[in-house]
Amino acid sequence: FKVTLVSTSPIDGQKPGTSGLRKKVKVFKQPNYLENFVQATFNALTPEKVKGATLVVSGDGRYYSKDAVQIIIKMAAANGVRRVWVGKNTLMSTPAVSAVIRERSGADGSKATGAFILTASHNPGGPTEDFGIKYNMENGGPAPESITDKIYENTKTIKEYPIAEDLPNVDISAIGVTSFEGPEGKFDVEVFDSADDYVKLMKSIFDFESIRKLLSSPKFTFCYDALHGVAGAYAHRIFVEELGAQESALLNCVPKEDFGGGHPDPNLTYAKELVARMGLGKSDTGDEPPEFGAAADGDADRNMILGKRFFVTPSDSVAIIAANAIEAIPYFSSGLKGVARSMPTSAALDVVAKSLNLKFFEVPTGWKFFGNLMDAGMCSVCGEESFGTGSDHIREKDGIWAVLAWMSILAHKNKETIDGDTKLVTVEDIVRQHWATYGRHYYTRYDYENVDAGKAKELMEHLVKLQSSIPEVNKIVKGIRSDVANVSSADEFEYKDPVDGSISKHQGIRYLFEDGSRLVFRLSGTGSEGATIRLYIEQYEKDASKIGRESQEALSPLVDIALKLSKMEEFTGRSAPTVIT
Ligand code: VG1
Ligand code: CO
Repeated sequence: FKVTLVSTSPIDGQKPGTSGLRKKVKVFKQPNYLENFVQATFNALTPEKVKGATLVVSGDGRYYSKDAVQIIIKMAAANGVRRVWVGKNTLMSTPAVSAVIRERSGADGSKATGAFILTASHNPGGPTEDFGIKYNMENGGPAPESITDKIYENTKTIKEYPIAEDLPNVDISAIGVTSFEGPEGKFDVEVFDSADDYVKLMKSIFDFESIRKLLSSPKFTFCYDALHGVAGAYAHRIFVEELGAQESALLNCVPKEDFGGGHPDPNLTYAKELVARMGLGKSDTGDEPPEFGAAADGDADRNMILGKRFFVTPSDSVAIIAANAIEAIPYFSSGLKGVARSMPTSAALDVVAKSLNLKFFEVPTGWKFFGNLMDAGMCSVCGEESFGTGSDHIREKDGIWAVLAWMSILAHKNKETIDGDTKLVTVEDIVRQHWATYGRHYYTRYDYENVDAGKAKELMEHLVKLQSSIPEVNKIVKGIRSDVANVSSADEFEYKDPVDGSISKHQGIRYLFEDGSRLVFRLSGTGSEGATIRLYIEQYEKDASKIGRESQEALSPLVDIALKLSKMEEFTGRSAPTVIT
């Protein structure tokens, strides 16, 4: 192939957000839009990560992935990359990409040093919906802010990019290696099935035999909903072939370019079919629900965990996994190096860390901050309130891992009950037992999607301004409800990375109450239109007689305060949030 130098000019708005660049497909299809971003990324890397390097390019298979992968292959070839590894049909979950970077060796011993992940995660897909791209580093984790800042700077000055225009499109539906000869030597594209590497990794972490035994018991029933995301490419292999689940346990497990027209976000609002099957919500089907249910998002790094007619909050989930990991999961049998959560995630994990005497970290939203801690051997298990849970087996959150972690805990707790005639210890039993031991963190998140960006900014500025006088804040709070604790402090969350000393400012506005309750306000960094305001509300209850309340009811005084303090309706014109999780 030949290399052509194409001249281009900067395009506005290519700043990577919480997890890469996400825009409508029609934006990505503009001339040079994808190319500029890819070249800006190549130019942000050190030369040895490009010239002669091995790169992974794949994603959740959403609409436009097949075109994008061919463009990136041609640009990689022209930039002197030696090899590109592609998942069959461009499919590779975000956790599988992380695993492939860390674990996989090519036939000639080659190792990947980075990846372009093609996904907009939980955002809908299709010609009128979202596409996205992000770069992951040699450790398998998302590029840190120092790199994403550099990428953004490069997009503002880009003048040209090289591309191998005459390179034929590679057949990405067929496994195998295609070799080309370029001006700087050989260039290979290898298509493979990443499920092999991923399954191998999962088997090295969990006791598959004990999970298999659990799944084979008539007492235990299970359902997994991939919401037509890429998790479907792994679910059959792991749950059915390896662990012996019934085929009928899998819902929406065929990956689709448009996620079947749905919103591939595993929460009580969007995972409708699963929610109905689990006997939750209004749409109860009347059949006896399974004992355990779970769902994934588009790129399979998120998870929702459900019991029979029971929802597990993600903040509780990570705390429960941490509390049981050493006993229930072989990978952790020698102990946990530490645990971490993102700032808006509830403090349920903090209580476990304290009680088990574990190192604990609170980081800004987004998985990239956990990676440094893990690389330094300071953190084993971490999670976010946004249905993200994971461990240091890779450097991304991992939806299927979380399901296997819960199955391991269930298998462990049911060692005695599985064969005998005693009752199964259920998901709900495990959660209620956890609350009884550690106390309960009532938790909810309100999302206001696609709000006018200017108004959202004004609301945030109003909340920051209020923080200058705590007595004034308390006067307002008491005027709204007299039955809540005093606000003890308020600030904007700022994080100093304990490993590299880098500082991240303006990571969310916090109001902290004397009894441990919190209100947090943030602007989303993953949307593709307007602004999304996230409001996180949390209240800690230690009194065992008060841990069984309905969550929205328990939190209603704080919700009231949050909405009035922020003047939510005044600024946004919205009387109710788009989604409550
Ligand atoms: C959201 C979540 C955050 C998560 C991020 C990426 O970000 O709040 O916790 O890490 O999505 O998840 P934001 O900036 O919109 O709040 V994924 O599964 O979309 O890659
Ligand atoms: Co995701």
